[in-house]
Amino acid sequence: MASLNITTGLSTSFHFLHSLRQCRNLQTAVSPIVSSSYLPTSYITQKQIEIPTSPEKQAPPVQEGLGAFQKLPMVMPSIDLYCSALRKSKRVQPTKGIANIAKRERNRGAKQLDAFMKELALPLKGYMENFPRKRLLHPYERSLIELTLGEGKYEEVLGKVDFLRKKVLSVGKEHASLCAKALSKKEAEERLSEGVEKLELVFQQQGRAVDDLLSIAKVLRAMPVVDLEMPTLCLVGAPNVGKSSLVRILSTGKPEICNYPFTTRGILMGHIVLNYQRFQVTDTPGLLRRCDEDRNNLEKLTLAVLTHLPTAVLYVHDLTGECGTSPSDQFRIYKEMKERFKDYLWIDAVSKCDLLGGSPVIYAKEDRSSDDAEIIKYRETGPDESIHVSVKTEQGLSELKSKVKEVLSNEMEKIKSGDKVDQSGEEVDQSVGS
Ligand SMILES: Nc1nc2c(ncn2[C@@H]2O[C@H](COP(=O)(O)OP(=O)(O)OP(=O)(O)O)[C@@H](O)[C@H]2O)c(=O)[nH]1
Ligand SMILES: [Mg+2]
Repeated sequence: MASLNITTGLSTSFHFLHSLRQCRNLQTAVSPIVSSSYLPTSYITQKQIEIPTSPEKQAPPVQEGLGAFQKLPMVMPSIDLYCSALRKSKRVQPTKGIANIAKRERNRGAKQLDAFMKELALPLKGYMENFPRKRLLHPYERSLIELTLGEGKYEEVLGKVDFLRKKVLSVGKEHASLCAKALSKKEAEERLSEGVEKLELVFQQQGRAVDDLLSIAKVLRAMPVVDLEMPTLCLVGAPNVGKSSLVRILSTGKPEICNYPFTTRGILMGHIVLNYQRFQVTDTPGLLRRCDEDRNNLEKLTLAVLTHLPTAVLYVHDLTGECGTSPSDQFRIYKEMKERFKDYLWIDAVSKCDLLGGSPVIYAKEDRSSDDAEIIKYRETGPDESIHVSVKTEQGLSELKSKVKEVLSNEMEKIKSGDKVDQSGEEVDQSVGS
């Protein structure tokens, strides 16, 4: 699976060093970097930082359905985090009343190193606590993470951020303690600058994880938001059969174009308002006739929507020979989907019927030796009870709209009755997200 390139411009050591030099020159200036948009560090107490965070051991925060991506914390670029921490630590004064110069210097050095370490580690701890564990997410969001970032990438980056946090703590503590034991003013100063250099090295080598996390957060936050409590009509079918054209017809207002990060084309998401009740209508990328392992991310997205979201299906069939997938291939994809999602409320529509003549379209390359009566009938009229529509002549559209209304009202009842077991066999627990 192609994974998204999540490295950012600040991720190389060279860049880090260059920016670091600039940061040193600015050390005494008042920092505009730590603004309220970044995760504040001040709320995390001294006690919290002493307890190492283990993502797997900690009691996980409860996820409520979908929407976890919109709640992700803002992540500070690693260089900003480093410079801000350094600046703050430089302002730390020795404890008042120490007359002995050596003692005062080692007190100042140890306190500054301690502050530097904490200012670096606290935001990292905040990220570890506020980026949800993947296993606690709703299965739909889990699928999106895998499709978008590549399998295992999310956990890998979080693991690296936690490793960086632990490294900062151990190096910081070690050097603060060395500084506290210095015998002279000169030695205390040397220990302080050694400690700062060591922490700088740690960040130079491993700060890239923070920049990767920043990119991940940006990607995830940009994902389209779906409301689990609102019934959705999902348009499914082979590519080019007329799904998007029908979404436009069915939507109230202008449908929104949603770009999942791995799609090259936008996906239409709209709303239908029926009897003052709002419903979602979503387009999905076309499905081809192939097994799941060979499916691309667009097709996997379609399956994720169907598997994990409470949707009714409007399956679109194109029997005109225009769309590029033969009717018999469409029939086989359809049979498979119908079987897989057999409990779903379902509407079949045969599209582009303005182009359909009296006789069925026969593809020259189609092997018809194994055709049975069902497929022969499908080529002529589509599935039983399908509604024949055309967006060009508007044929069948009002019938389709009333069927959609009926099905979505029924879907609403299904949601209200708490019937939320998804087709992957996972119990979709709205409070814990499985
Ligand atoms: N003649 C005719 N053409 C149609 C009709 N509906 C859609 N088309 C055309 O069919 C083509 C594909 O329509 P889309 O709505 O983009 O199909 P799609 O299923 O969303 O395609 P993908 O997103 O690529 O899977 C476009 O050129 C439409 O203009 C129709 O009712 N009649
Ligand atoms: Mg489309």
